Amino acid sequence: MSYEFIVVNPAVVEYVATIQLNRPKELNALNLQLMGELKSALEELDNNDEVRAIVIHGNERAFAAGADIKQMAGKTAIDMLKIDQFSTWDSIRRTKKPLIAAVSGFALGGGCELTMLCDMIVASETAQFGQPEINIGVMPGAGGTQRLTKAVGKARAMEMVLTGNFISAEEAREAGLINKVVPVDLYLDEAIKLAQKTAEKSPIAVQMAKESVLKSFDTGLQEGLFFERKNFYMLFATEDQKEGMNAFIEKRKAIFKNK
Ligand code: DAK
Repeated sequence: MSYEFIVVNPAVVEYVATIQLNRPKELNALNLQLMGELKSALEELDNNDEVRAIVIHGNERAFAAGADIKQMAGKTAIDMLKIDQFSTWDSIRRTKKPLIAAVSGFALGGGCELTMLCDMIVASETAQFGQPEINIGVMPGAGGTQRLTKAVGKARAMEMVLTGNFISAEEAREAGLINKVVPVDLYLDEAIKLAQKTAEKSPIAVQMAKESVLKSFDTGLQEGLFFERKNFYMLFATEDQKEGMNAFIEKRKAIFKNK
């Protein structure tokens, strides 16, 4: 499939795909077409057995400066309701394979929310995270009041959401929003390395583990533990579990077959 606003590389290294957000002049503002393309590309990569982890990145100046304000400015509430962007964002959230955001420069508004839909975030020292919707008379609409608060706590989330203040990569790391901060020339490589590391594992185990961690956002402890246990038992039905445990006992590297 060919896309206008994203660039997809299904095999940047073995088992790892990259998707670049590619509207550089607009700081990768997320217009509806770009989001639709991202959704389609993720669905395609999720169904591709040669892909086990996906890195989403922008360029050095911006991961994404938010949803496209020019596209939204004239819309009515009913227009927004009918566009139903949630189905696109929800579909991205349902990606089974690990998603890693590689962030340099601005990750603002919907851009910050998109990084939070990913499972891990690697940032360059120049990255800035923010929810500046309040500056333009609205508020976060794709998870910024919920996922951000869960990640960084009430004090920081309130400040970001109510004042529009940005936080630096280092502050984001300290707050637990992101995994790693590296020099700007390394952020994409580091994200790919992290993707490779998870791509070496049993894909079924990775999928079940991702699903279980995400469950903790939606449920209470007992229900979450029950869900975790079911997934744990289920993995004993896989060849990868036998291979992983036998390889440990035989002191060799496991070869996982995704079976
Ligand atoms: N939308 C459209 N264009 C944008 C943009 C954006 N979000 N951000 C930047 N641009 C454009 C600028 O208009 C400019 O275009 P030209 O004027 O050259 O044509 C170009 O990118 C370069 O930007 P600047 O000239 O402004 O560059 P600076 O370095 O001076 O400033 C900046 C960089 C990032 C501080 C500034 O551009 C800025 O404040 N941008 C807006 C940031 C923002 O407010 N983001 C939040 C947008 S609201 C939902 C899903 C998602 C959302 C809501 C609901 N549902 C599922 C329902 C999300 C909402 C949002 O993200």
